[in-house]
Amino acid sequence: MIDKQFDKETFKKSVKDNVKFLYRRKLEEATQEQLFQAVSYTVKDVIIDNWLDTQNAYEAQDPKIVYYMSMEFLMGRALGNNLLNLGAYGEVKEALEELGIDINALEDQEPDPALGNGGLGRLAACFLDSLATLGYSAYGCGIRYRYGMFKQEIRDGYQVEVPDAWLEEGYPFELRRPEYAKEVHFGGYVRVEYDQATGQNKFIHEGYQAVKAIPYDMPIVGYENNVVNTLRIWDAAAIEEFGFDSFDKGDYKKAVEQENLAKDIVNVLYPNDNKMSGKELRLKQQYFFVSASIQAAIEKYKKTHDDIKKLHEKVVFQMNDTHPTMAVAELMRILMDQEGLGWDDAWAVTTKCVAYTNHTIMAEALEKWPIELFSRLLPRVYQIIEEINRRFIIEVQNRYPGNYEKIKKMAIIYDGQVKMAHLAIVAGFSVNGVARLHTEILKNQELKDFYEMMPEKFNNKTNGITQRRFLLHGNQNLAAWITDHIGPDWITDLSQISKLKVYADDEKALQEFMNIKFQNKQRLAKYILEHNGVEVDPHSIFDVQVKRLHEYKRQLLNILHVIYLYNQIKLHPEMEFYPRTFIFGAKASAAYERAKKIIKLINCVADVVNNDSSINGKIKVVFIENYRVSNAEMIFAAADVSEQISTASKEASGTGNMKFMLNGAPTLGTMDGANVEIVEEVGQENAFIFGMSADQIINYENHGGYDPDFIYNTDAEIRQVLMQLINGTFSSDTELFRDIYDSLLNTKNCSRADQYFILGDFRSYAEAQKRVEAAYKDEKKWAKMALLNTACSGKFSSDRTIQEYVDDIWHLDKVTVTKSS
Ligand code: 26W
Repeated sequence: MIDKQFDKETFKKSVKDNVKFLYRRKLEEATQEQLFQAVSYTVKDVIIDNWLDTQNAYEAQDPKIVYYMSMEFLMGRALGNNLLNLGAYGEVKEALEELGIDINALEDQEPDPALGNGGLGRLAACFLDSLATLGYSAYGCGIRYRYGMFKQEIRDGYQVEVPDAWLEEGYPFELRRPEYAKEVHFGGYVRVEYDQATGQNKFIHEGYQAVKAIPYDMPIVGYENNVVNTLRIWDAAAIEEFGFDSFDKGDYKKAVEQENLAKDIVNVLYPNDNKMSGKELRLKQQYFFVSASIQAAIEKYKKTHDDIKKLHEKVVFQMNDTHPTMAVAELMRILMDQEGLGWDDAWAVTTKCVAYTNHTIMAEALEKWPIELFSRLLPRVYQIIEEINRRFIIEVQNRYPGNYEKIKKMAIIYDGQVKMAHLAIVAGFSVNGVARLHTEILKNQELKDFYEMMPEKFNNKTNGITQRRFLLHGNQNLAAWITDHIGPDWITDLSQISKLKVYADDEKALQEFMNIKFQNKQRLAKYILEHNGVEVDPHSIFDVQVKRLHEYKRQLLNILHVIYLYNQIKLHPEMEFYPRTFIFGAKASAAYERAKKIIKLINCVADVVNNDSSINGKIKVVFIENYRVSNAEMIFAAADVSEQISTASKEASGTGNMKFMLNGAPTLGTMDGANVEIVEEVGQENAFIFGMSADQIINYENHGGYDPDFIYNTDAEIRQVLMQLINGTFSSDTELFRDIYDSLLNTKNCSRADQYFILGDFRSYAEAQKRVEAAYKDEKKWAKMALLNTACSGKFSSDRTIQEYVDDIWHLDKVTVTKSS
């Protein structure tokens, strides 16, 4: 589809006009930033036509809508992606060239909208892409944080967090929609009033503080299908006229308070990945966007439907983890207090409208809020949760008479806390995990009691990723090569990529495939030289671990193994060793001290290893600063080896693993999360699997018996590596890495020695790394393995995942959009 508005001449004229209108400049005088804005506005113009057409089609066909409720949307840059999905990238690239503008430089001008931490936020972004591409009516609902994920700078080897002011220059792809503003209420109290007419109690919320929620819409462009869906993120503002209570007129202090409350709510994304912070502000953020989104959804429904009891026929709310779980109580509140339904009717509707996805089993991530805080901030919502809990406990008692253990384990409110996961499960009609293994662990371990009581709710939806961003855009050479060989259908149907399998023994094809990988490695090497000042050899094995920094993801295992290899090379200089570049990229949560220390350790090891001329450059270690969606696209394309080495049972799914596979990098990993399914697709022989199984780990956790000290005492090479953490090898300050050392052993400072089984899996990991080296040395064997990884990645498209959500949970109707002009 080549739209006529992307006729080159029209496009060029429009860019020139925009530069003139926006900046009073001629094209030649414009800065790169101004060019980026001007081009983006031109593109947005075209998008808006499709957006309107989509809205018209939806109005005519009245499809069921999914509202994907998420605290995080890790979108990444929009310009290039939008052009590709519009089918206009090629034309626009040429048009820009004719104007003397390099499209890559222009794309680099865009700030990376990073309204998310990691896996969960990026998954939400991939889902929106797939929903639009498949033609389903969907809204993303979230928060317009003024500061997204912090920028990471590395100073003296330490992570330093720098604010990400992504909105500073104005973001061209968003649209402010003040006409859809909503009010959200915090604090106050609930007054009960008996209503003579109905014979019912009325619950009146008074004395609250109000905040205005103003939506900003971002277009989500489907792939060459004219569909444009909406990501709706909410900004907060004070209610202008202090008019909600005439008493407040002119109350300056109150006005300032409102202003501050509003500013605070949307100020910043919490940079926690897998750790509950328990902060009041976080709870406010949750309720703020949940309330505004649900109000908007109901208002939209009521415009064209009059029976609120049939809401579930047209509306479904998917809760991305427990963060938006008060949606349950908020929907109940609106249905009862505003729409006038009784409890039973409201409950019947609510429990057909909400569904819950679990993304982690890490205990510290489970959201539990103190009653005191919850009830003070959200008195009416809390009241409703109390009632849900009361009724649920009766059900549990009926089902398990006299079994008080069950109540203790399953109650929504217990020990002075509101347990959000329990609320989500009790109210949701669907509970899903994000990879087969993860769902099994939920059913058999974490949520066992709930599974036993309501097995019909539980289902699995293995995650996926969008091949359009992570191959078509991120690896344009490989994308073109694939299309040359099997046609373009893989772009919207990734199962087609299996057609590449016929080239697995075709020497010419393998050569071309690896040449493209080499070019991508050169591109990354250039980036590393420019950003890190480290020279790396693109002929070396690019062994990559990029993801959030967390102990369970075991970046520590990786770097300890690097130290071990370094020792080996020093001890046996004659030993055969294939040059290897270990590439890391990771942000640590700002308050996670040990994670930040691990970053420092990686950089200290890099300093020593990279500058030791006696090892002849056989090992290089690189820590890429500020890992984010935009450089991720380049990193996946350039990787030879994909490190997916989490402690088995801890990584719910992983999605980076799928991006590496798609780009032809075999997995070096544990049988964890979606790795299990990756191996199933590509075959044991095309992956490097090591380590204890989830069952073994869980068994140790439940029954004890794991002893890292025994390994330390009996394995001299491992002991040497650990000693080097505290003997000055990597830092003259011998105390610097003491905490890391202590965390691995039964020292007086450590309660759970080596919680993540690093020593337990070390030998197995080292042995798998040897297999990697041997395989890589055999060029043909490696090429085949790499190509087969790409060819077998079909299952891991988010298009497949979304279709499963649609078929099993959401039951949406497919819509076609035709262009009006
Ligand atoms: C309340 C603090 C908090 C913040 C974020 C708790 C939990 C989270 C997320 C659930 C963490 C997360 O991103 N989980 C990841 O979700 C991905 C998408 O399903 C999975 O692929 C990853 O395995 C999982 O770690």
